[in-house]
Amino acid sequence: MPSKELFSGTEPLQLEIKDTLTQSRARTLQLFEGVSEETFRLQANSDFSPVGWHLGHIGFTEGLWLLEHEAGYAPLFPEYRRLFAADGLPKAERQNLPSFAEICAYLEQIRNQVWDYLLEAPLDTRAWLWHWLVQHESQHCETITWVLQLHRRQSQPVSFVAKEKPWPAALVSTSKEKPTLPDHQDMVPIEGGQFLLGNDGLEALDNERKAHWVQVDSFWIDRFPVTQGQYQQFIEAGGYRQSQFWSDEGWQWLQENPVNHPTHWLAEGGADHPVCGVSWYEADAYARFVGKRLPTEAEWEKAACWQPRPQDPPTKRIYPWGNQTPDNHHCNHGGLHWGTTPVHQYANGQSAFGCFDLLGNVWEWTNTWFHPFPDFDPYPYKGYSMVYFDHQHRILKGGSWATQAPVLRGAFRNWYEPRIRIHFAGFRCAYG
Ligand code: AVJ
Ligand code: FE
Repeated sequence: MPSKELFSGTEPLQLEIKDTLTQSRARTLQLFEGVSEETFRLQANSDFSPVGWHLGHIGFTEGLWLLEHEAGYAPLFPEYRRLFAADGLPKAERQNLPSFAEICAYLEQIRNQVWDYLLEAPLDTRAWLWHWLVQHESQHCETITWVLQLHRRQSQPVSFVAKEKPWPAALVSTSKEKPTLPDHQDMVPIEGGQFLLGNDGLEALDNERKAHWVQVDSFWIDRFPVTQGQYQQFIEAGGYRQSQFWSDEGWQWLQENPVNHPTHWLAEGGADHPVCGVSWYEADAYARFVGKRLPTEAEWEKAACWQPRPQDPPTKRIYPWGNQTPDNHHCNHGGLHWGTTPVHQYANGQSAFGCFDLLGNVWEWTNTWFHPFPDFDPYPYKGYSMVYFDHQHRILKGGSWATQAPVLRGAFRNWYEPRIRIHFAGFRCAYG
């Protein structure tokens, strides 16, 4: 906590915001410990910017929305706009960066003005913007973590030897009918009915609003995310070489991107860890392989947040375990273990239906395209969510081991193109 004397005259909410922003920045800078100037500006993958760009963009975004748009201050370092604005330079041209020390100094100057503005900011009506900024920084921190992991992968490739076995003919389904569910053991049934999808809280991002009732028919959902051990059976059965498990688009993607295992893979002791670093196409193919399917967004959120009994009427919780802020007893998040954990490790994080690991560990692909909820109202800018309502992005839920607490909640919606596979994404399957 900052010293109270420094802020005599401020309201508690201002102190809380200051504290939250300060903690968030400390976590951000921690990610850069031991990162060389070379790695700082190197683009590891054409879909993602160098980590140094993300750091500058975090500061730029804070200055743009709080200082320029809200406070009406003149921009600090106008020459950084083109470099650090999301709609500035193409990703491939973001490698010509100031040094780490220069970007840190830039961030600090912005912060100093932010502290001035905080004393006069209209928090009664605009608190949501401060929530948005903290979540913006958190999300970029996760991307920074992906890119850093990718740099590490490139210097130490995953040692993965696929031991393909003869193709088990029994698994090839020629019938057009739904196959019978092979194994109910690790699935939980969820009774159909109305469910309140979305989130109207102060922290809700534009795409989470408005909360609205949807009908969700009865279905089954995996108690755990799909593990490496389970996924290995798909690999060993030649799943990556058998077109019958893939959607047409997925098979096409695979021909152009001939991969044969997830991006991240724990070679030793990883059987109970979730699959991490698969595209939507791979998740979808595995689900077909076991005679299941990916859950819809509403099914996933219902499994995570619905409290059917003994509550009457049923209630929606913010987190699978209730409304208590996430801590290290609930789930693997915030880089605590710097990697995945076994899917059964966090019994305290179970949902009312007994599902594990819905938050943290790995993001989970759903079958739903990113789309607006009723009465969608874009903020703070149209480009935040709206430009992605294009039927090219699938919704991911739940957060990963790298996701920070401010963006960890059942209603949070993430989205990526189905081909993206370098992030910490896994999945669980549904049936029915
Ligand atoms: C919601 C994680 C896909 O990082 O591209 C950050 C979040 N938007 N700055 C992204 C975001 C603007 C976004 N994702
Ligand atoms: Fe951003």
